[in-house]
Formats: sequence, structure tokens, C-alpha cells
Amino acid sequence: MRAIGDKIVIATHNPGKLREIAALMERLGIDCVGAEELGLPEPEEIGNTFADNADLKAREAADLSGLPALADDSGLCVDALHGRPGIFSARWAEDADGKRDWIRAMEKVWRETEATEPDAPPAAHFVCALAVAWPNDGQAETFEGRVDGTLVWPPRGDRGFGYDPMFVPVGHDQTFGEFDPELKHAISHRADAFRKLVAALGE
Ligand code: ITT
Repeated sequence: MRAIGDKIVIATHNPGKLREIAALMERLGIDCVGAEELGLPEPEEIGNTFADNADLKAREAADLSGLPALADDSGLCVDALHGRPGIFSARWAEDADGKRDWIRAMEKVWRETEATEPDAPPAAHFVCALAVAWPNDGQAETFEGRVDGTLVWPPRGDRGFGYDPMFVPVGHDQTFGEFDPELKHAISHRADAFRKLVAALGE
């Protein structure tokens, strides 16, 4: 993969994601600037897949800023809900004015899941697509990661963001909301996608 250089735009308006991606990028010695800091708009996510949405967010940020850009499109996929909320994970938290409430989103996921599978611990996974785009020439690459787990109710922990308090990754007892952030960085869907990106950078 083509080199990124020493500065990159993180094309997200989600502070939880920005925090996690900046921590991962720091290890590569690449300076990060957030889309919000540059006053970049939030593009409409019209893609049908995580990869398509990450790609469109990265391309727009690269074109508008003139810098390489990294975007993340991610979400929670519940087996009993046939992969929903999936690419609509952020939208499940929004009220009519577009304000996000994660308790509401988690309640909706739990209610719908429980209705289909009341007894078994519900299987779910997080997906993260990371896209890197370079300005001017339309080049972009996408990497996808995943972490499997189960859902719990009630939600536990306030250390993560989004659906973290109701997700227990396989092989662990704590939710991502209770996890030490360093440990989440080691095993999360975002870390998995990031490892693939770093491997490609080394090629
Ligand atoms: P940007 O598009 O600006 O990056 P967003 O929050 O709108 O921010 P997405 O469209 O990718 O991002 O929505 C994904 C949602 O899935 C996100 O808002 C989170 O709540 C949830 N999600 C993604 N990764 C997560 C994680 O590591 N832990 C918990 N929830 C996560």
C-alpha cells in the first residue's frame, strides 16, 4: 500500500471513535487531526455496506482537506436480528431531531433480540471497516475487522462508547464498557481492521 505520510485526517465526527483511532495511529508516529477540528461536513452515508460507507467518508475528507484521510464505518450485528442494526447502528440511537441516545438504542436491540430468542445468550459481533483515501487521485483502500461475542442485559460499564456496555467479547466476562481501553484496543473489531491496515502499509 502507498505510504500515508506524517499527517492524516481522521474522518469521523464520533469522539469515541476518534479517541480509539488516534490511540492506534499514535503507535505509527502519524499525526492525527479530526474532521470536526477541520470543520469538515458529515457526509450522508448512502452505502449499503460498512466498506462502502467508510470509503465514501474517507474520499470526501481527503478531497476537502487535501490530506490523506482515514474513515471508520462500524456497527453491531446481532445474529437473531439477521445482522441488524448493522450499518444502521448509529441511526438506531437517533430521535426525530437526530439526537443520539445510546440507552434507547441498546434497549431497542435488547427488546427485539429478546423477542426472537428469549433463552439463549444472544450472539452478536461488531464490524469495523477502515478506509484510507488519498487526495486528488481517487485512490482508496479498505480493511475490515470483526470481534465476536454475546449481548447482556442490563448494560454494564461506562468506559467505552455506543453499544459497548451490552457486548461481552468471546473468552471474557466483562463488557467492552467495563474493559480497560488498552485491552479493547488489543482485541476489538477496530484493532482487527487496524492490524490489516498496518500489515498493508508494511508491504
Ligand atoms: P462517523 O460516521 O462520523 O465516523 P458515526 O457514529 O456516525 O460516526 P457510524 O455511522 O460508523 O459512525 O456508526 C456506527 C455506530 O456503531 C457508532 O455510532 C457506535 O455507536 C457503534 N459502534 C461502532 N463501533 C463501536 C464500538 O467499538 N463500541 C461500541 N459501539 C460501536
